[in-house]
Amino acid sequence: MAFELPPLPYSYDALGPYMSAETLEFHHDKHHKAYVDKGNELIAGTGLENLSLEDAMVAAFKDKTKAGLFNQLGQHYNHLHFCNWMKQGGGGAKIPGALEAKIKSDLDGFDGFKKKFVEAGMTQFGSGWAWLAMDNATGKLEIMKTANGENPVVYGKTALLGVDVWEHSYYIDYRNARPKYLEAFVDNLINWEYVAELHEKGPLKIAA
Ligand code: MN3
Repeated sequence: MAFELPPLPYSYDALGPYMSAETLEFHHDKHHKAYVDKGNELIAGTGLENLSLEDAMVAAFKDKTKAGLFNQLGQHYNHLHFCNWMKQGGGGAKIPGALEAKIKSDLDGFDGFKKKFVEAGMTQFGSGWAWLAMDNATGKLEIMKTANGENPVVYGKTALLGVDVWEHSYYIDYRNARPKYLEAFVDNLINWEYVAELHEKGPLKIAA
């Protein structure tokens, strides 16, 4: 079963002025597409072809001979969610009730979340992601950062929200000002309803 690139859930210009149509077009049509195409090419003949994306991604992460495949599958997973983690008119502290209570108890509320999340994105040296993740054993929320295509899932956690800090995600709109991009993401783009949906689903189960 080949991996596929779904269309963006909104128009290219839906996230302006915080993320331009040019950024979204390149990010979705070029970068994400390349991860899908390369992932399909590299997974052929590995024995992982019939697994779910999540299971194949974790299996490839654990097998260091499959690092090239992992990079593509990790980035496919991350980008599938990334476009849904944003919406027009999103961001800010308008968080659905149950998730808001959890953010209050585990991260000192929206302000605590924002401070730690932006800081994680700023201090991820080079390419990678900053995350709001849930520990699968305790259900506790935490802020993480990972390099390149890695994500909380490969560390036994559930990804609730992630922001792409590869330069391709912000350089057209913000040049080198990564902090401004992160602030705009938190204040104007986060689709909290989708984050709450993932939180309600609970821990992501991996077969391996
Ligand atoms: Mn990207």
